[in-house]
Order: sequence, then structure tokens, then C-alpha cells
Amino acid sequence: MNSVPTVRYEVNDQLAVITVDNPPVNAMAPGMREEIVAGIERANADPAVQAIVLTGANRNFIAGADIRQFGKARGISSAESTAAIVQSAKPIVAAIEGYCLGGGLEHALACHYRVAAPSARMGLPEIKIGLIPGGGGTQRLPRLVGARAALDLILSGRHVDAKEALALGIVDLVTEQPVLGAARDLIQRRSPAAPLPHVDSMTIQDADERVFAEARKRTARQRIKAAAYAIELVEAATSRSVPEGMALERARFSELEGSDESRALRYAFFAERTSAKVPGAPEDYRPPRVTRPAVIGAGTMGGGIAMAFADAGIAVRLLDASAEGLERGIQRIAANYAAKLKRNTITEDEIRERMALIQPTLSYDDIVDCDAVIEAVFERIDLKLEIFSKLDRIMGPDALLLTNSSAIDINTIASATQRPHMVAGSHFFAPANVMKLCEIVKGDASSIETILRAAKMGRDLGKISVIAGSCDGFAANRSRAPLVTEMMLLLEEGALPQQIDKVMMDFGYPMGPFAVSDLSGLDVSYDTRKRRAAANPEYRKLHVPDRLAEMGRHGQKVGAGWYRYEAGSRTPMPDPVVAEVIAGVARDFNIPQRQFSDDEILRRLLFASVNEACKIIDEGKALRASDIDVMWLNGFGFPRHRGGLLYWADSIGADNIYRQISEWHAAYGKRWQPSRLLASIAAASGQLREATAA
Ligand code: 3H9
Repeated sequence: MNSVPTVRYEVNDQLAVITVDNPPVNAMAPGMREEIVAGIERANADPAVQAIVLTGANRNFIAGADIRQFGKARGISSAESTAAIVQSAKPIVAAIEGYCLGGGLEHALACHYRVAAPSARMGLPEIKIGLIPGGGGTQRLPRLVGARAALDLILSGRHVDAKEALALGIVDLVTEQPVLGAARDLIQRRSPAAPLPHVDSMTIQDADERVFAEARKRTARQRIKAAAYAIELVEAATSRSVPEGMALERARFSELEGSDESRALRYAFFAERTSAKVPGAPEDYRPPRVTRPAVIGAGTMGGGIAMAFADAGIAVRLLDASAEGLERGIQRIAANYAAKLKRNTITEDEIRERMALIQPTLSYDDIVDCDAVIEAVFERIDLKLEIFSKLDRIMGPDALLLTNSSAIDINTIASATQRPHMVAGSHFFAPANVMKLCEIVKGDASSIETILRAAKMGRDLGKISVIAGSCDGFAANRSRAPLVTEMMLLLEEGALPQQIDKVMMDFGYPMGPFAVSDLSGLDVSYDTRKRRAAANPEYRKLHVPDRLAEMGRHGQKVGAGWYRYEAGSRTPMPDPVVAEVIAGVARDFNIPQRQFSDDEILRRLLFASVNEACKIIDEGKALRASDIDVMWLNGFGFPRHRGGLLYWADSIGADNIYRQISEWHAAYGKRWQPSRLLASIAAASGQLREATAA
């Protein structure tokens, strides 16, 4: 935060205004609760004050407690400051603009009235950092809006806008006028003799066992404790007074605050924000928004990227070299939207709007006025060079020239143009309209402005943009590649896909890596391996997936891959044919067979990637360890409650990992060559998560 947090107290025409000011979002820093209480006491003691307004500076109310302070002493609790609000003899109005989240909403709920601007965004997002609301949110929100709606907000952590907040009954009114004026009007309209409304004395309207049973069922598969505690607490609110309920809430909150999962989730929160910081960014440069993008290539990736633009409300031109390719691409997009309609995550009107934003074309003449082009054609270098040379000739001088390549060197692509400083990678992850990661790949010549513009484009699409350097696989896929190699080699040595998948799901992945491979298709990775093998004579062939791909077992789309699938089913079934192929490879290459413990499998897979991640940071191809963690969380489904690959690795210890990798280096050879950076962090007993590029 940039300036000293303050709470201002002013009296203006009988109204005491308490303003929380801690830019940018008024997170509640230590000492602020005390100042709020002092303001309330002062206003109550001042005969010239008729009523009190609690509000925030910086066009925000309060975005919650300061997350950096968790685990440290924080002065008085929210229980005490909200109690001071409830007990005030003079009316208190919360005047809300912008974010009103977590502890911010909890303070607003304790007020007698709430008025909101249309910009207000309210919610209890604590679950996202492994917590429950700890300042009365689990007790007051259900009293105000009912148990079902409160559970929806607490368990999802979602924000509601002012309109929905009004409909739910969280706020008394939404106003276009300045919120302070609206608060004053409200006070003037109320009769001074009327009793003050208190959320604490309301009863929960839908205190029905079924509401809680449904919530338990819905969250049964969630691994974090906070969900179960939130349900317990909302249920407790049906039979306990607010102070009694808050005592239980406090105990549960304290336990969660110290839990591994909340620490990991808090780390992930800040890691994502840190990834937006680009060293060397000119202080006064504000990257312009991409408003006229074009995507080249209407295949699965190109179509997904076009959908991401349409989903963000940005009109996009989708260009393909062939009419059939374009037609197929548009049909695939329509089918994807139809699947969303079936799941009720989109309406027919929204589909119509989004399809209208995707403008198909076969002609480069239709994209010359675009401010960004994202090339997403096959991974063929000749094709990419031809496209970039053409773009260089026809596009305006300020157009961003981006490639969605997942492997081809950005410098080579940029060399096809006279403006390599305008070229960079914007590497989306499949499905591009769903996955949050957008890897922004910097070529040697990419300018910082190009990188900042590309990163902003990703953020405007609702993605998390993370910067990487150009190398084979860039940072994300390169750091995962050794995991993939090890999972294949484990098969050769005696493990089975279903065992490895179970280990990774028990660790917290939503799907095992072999089931994921069946989804993306074994043919895709087969082609990539062929290319790598052609480029590198030392490339270690992966015989099991090669044989399966050559047998036509291309995955779920053909009903057979690492597993078999019954017609119409997506459930992976272990297949003896796969076990036979594995045994055949072991026989043909005389590979000794043995049993693996779950722990050994987990460590073999993840340590291989930890080692590679350290090499990537050491070479400066990722800026920081936490950036790699953000990539794994948002590109590969790494379990969020474990923080990220390198955060997790710290729970094992760099020295333990280094020792194990050195043993495997001796046993298996070169691919386990330990990273220099890992060795030095291990020697210094340091934290892997804190590693940065030199
Ligand atoms: C809580 O309230 C517990 C209570 O129930 C009980 C207590 C006993 N703390 O995201 P942005 C920083 S738990 C510290 O880039 P946006 C953020 O790191 C809390 N810092 O902006 C960044 O700093 P920097 C419940 C915070 O516009 C800067 O503000 N509340 C906090 O994309 C801008 O953030 C939450 O969980 C914080 N609480 O999104 C809300 N919030 O510039 C968490 C923000 O140095 N916050 N910062 O990188 C958010 O979800 C988003 O930040 C928000 C704004 C939606 C508010």
C-alpha cells in the first residue's frame, strides 16, 4: 500500500463522517478498527452530532481485513468494532461505493442502514483464502438475506453488484446521487423517535434443515475446511444469539487462520498480484486496451481465443485460410456455447450477442485496421514465418503482433518482421476461453511496452498474464515437461496410469494427468514429440505413448487412449490393452519392473518439475518462483490449497529435494542433473518460493 492508512473523522452539519482511507481498496490495517470505535464514541459524546456515516475513500468502501496481517497481532477484533457500531445510540449509515468485501461488509452489516452507489461490489470472499468471515458475517448476513442466500455468498465467495445487493436486501437503497448525500437524506427522513433497526434482532426466514443438507451435499467434495465451518456457523445462527454465534465464529476463524491451506491460499492471492508487476515498466506508461483484435487460425485454440474476446465483450475478427476451416471453427464455437447453454451458464441472448462479436473472414484486407493480431495456426515454422512477414507488410505501425505458439522460438518468428520489438507470445492454455493463464512470452527484441500491452490484453480477457522468456516450451510447459516424461518412464518401470492418476487426484488435482491426456488427445503430444526428437538427437523417446498413438488410441474422442470409454461416457476405465502395451515396451527394452509407493510417484513427478523450474528461473526465463506457481495454479489445475509447485516444494524442503534429486541423478543419469539454483538454495536452507531471476 502506498500511503499511511488513516481513519478520518469530520463533523459536517450534524453528521459525523468516519472515512477509512488506505489506498487502493481501503484494506483494514492494524489500528483502523480502534479508530472507528474512537470515532463512534466521539460522535455519541458530541451533542452537535445527530447521526454517523461510515464510509471509505478512494471510491471504495473497505475491501476487507488486510490479508498481509493474518497470523500477526492485529489489535482489537472485528467483533469489538462491530459491537461498537451495533451499540451506538446514534444511527450509523454505511455509505458504500466500490468494493465492500469481507470485514468491510461485516462492518456495514452491523450498521443500522446501508446505502450504495451503483459501483458497489459486495461479498464475503474469505473462502477463497481458506477462511470464513470472522467479524460476524456468518451470523448477520443470514439474518438479513436468509440462510440459503447467505450460504451461496459465503461458500462461493462471489461479489454481488448493487442491483443484486438491493434485491437480496443487503442494502436499503441504491442511489445515483453521491452516497454521503444519500446517507444524509436517509437520516433526515427518519423520525428521531423511531427505534433503530438492528440486524442482530432479526430472525432467519428460511431456517430449514434442508437448506443446510443441500449445502453440505454441494460442498462434500471440497477439500478445504472453511466450507464445512461456514455451514456449521450459518446453522448455528438459527439457534444462537449474534454474540454467541460470533464466539464460535471467532474460534473457527482462528483455527483456519493458522491452517496450512489458508496460508497457501493467501500466498497464491499475493503471487497472482505480484505476477502483474513487470520490472523496468516505465512509471508513466499506461498500456492502451486492445479494442480491435484479430485471431488468425480458426482451429481449437484460435476459436477458443476468439470466444475469450467475445466473452469479454470485445468484437474480434477470426481469419482462416480456408472457407471449410472457418466454417468448422465457427461451428465448434457455436457447439461450445450450446454446451454452456445446456449447463445453464449462459443464456440464448448472450450466445447471440457473443456470436455477433465474432466476425469470420478469409481476407487479410479485413484485419488491417486491427490493433492486435494473435496468430494461432498449426505449429509449423514455415507457416508462421509467412504469416508474420505478411502481417509486417499490412498492419498499422502500432499493431501488436502476437503468436499463440506453445513452443516455437519467438525470436525466430519476430525475425520475419521489420519490427521485432512489436512481436511477443500470448500463449493461451486449452480450452482458451476457460483456462485463466495467459503466458506472455518476451522475445529478445520485444519492447517493454509490447509486453505490458499484451499482459493488459490478457487481463482484460479475465486472464492472469504471467511473463516468460523464450525457450523451448517457455516457462509453463517447459516446467511441466519433466513431470510428463517421468509419468511415462514410471509406466515403463512398472506403474500403471490408474495408479499415477489416483496419486495425483489424492494430492488434489481435479483429474489425473493420464485422464487429462485422454481429453487433449494423444495425437497432439505425439506430433510434438516427433518434432522434438527431430530437433534433438539425444531426445529420450517415450515408447508407451508413441505406441498407443500409433495404434490410433487418440483419447476420449475415439473412446480409447490411456483408458477405454464406453459409448457416451466420459468415465475412464482401466484397459488391459494398455497394460499389455506397457509390458511389451518393458520386455522389448529389458526394463526391470517394480512396485512404486504413492509417495515415490508423487515425488518423482513433482521433483522433476521443481528441478526444471529452478533451471528456468536461473536462466531468467521466469521472473520469479511465484510466477511459476501462478502458472501451475492457473494453467495446469495444480491444487490451489497447496499454493503452487515451489510453495509446495518448500514444505518438503529444498535440501531434501536436492538430496533426492542427486540420488536419482546417480541412478538415472543426465535428465536428473540438479539445478544450480536448487543446489544453492538448499545449501543456504533458503525458500524456493522466494527465488527470483538474477
Ligand atoms: C477478511 O476480511 C476477514 C474478516 O472476515 C474478519 C477479520 C477478523 N489485504 O487485486 P488488486 C491489495 S479477509 C491486503 O490488484 P483489483 C492487493 O494486494 C479479506 N491487500 O486490484 C494489491 O496490492 P499491490 C476479505 C489487499 O482492482 C492492491 O490491493 N477480502 C487486499 O483487481 C490492489 O488489488 C478479500 O479477500 C486485502 N484484503 O481487485 C478481498 N485487497 O498493488 C481481496 C487488495 O501492492 N481482494 N489488496 O499489488 C480482492 O479480491 C481484490 O484485491 C479486489 C480488487 C477485488 C478488492
